[in-house]
Amino acid sequence: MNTTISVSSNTQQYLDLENTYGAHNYHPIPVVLERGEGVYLYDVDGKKYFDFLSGYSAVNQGHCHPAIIKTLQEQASKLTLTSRAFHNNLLGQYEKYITEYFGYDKVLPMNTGVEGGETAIKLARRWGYAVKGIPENQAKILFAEGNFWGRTLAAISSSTDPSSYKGFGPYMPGFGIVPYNDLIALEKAFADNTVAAFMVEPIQGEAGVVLPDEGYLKGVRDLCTEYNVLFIADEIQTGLARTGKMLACDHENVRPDILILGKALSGGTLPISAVLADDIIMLQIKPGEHGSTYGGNPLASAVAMKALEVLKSEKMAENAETMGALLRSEIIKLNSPLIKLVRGKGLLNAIVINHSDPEVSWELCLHLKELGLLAKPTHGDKIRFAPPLIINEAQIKEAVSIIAEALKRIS
Ligand code: PXG
Repeated sequence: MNTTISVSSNTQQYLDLENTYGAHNYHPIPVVLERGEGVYLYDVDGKKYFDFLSGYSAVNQGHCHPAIIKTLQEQASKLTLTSRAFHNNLLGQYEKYITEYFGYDKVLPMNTGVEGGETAIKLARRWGYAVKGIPENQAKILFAEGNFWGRTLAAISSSTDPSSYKGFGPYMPGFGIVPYNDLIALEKAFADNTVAAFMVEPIQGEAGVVLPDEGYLKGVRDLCTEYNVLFIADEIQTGLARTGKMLACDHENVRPDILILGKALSGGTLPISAVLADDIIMLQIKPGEHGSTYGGNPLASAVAMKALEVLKSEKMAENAETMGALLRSEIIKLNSPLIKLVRGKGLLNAIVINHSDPEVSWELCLHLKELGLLAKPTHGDKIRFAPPLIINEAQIKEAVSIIAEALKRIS
């Protein structure tokens, strides 16, 4: 593969700045964006693109959603942060709103997704000691093979991907791995009564949109109940209407014991995450034992309520369901020998590239960029197609014609 991509000198100066002064911990597509509106992004040369990544599903509601931005601006000019040393007039209102929305007794507000994961694990360990009766310092948390929940030392300690964990040891003790989508292995692991929780993504996002068999989540729920193990669902990427239901767990009508949300909880405007659970779990953490400077700030509280409200009022889950089905069927119709597989649920989708050269996915994304669609490969041969949930039928068809043209350009 030898696609050479030329960028304008205007674009190049931004690339040079980042390259010179920023850490090299990412390898982005060479496009410099300066504006977003709905399903579209615009670069510094004014070129327009379909956004088929949606900030890794943080921008489910579309870029700069007018109602979310209005709330953000109004609240930002009034009060942004008090810390939790004091009360603010929006936190309680937000806590009521989100707990009623998802049907849990309590919420613990944090900022990034990975902090949500850390919080869930602390809650599970504490519940393990205080409620389940696990001997001190022996609680185990199990994770699914192929999981991704962020970049902290705890998150990489549960990772099975060397590019996440290699060279960053020593690792967090008390973690175990079970194969994903394998209820027999899970039941075997649950025989150990020091297991406090199993944390799992209902669909593995970063692993390349890996869907479990139907019935897996129901099976996880039943085993967790039978063995008195907490079911922690990491819905940071799959939640908030992305897969065609408000939560991916809703596809199998299961209710996790601890639910972690992030990303689209702010519609892409701020880092806002939330951990939801009932009192028997949540009230095990006492004042002074957990928190964060920004968690539950009034700006985040106002924005999260609005971000959740528009998901429902604009029927984004329903749209994700129908547009996702259309997207997959239109891509399958292309019948491209370069596409091994199209998979996904709602608007969380990926294609798997059928080519011996692993660089082909990258090349394809460069062609897509040239043609006006932004996507990024993950794990070499997979490309995620996850546009904002407000995309319409005509836009899906136009995007698929871009994908068709890009596929033709790979020789
Ligand atoms: N859980 C899941 C399922 C995720 O996809 C996180 C937790 C962590 O969220 P934060 O907000 O801490 O990044 C994610 C993150 C990246 C990257 O560049 C992150 C994600 C997907 C792709 C790339 O770090 N998802």
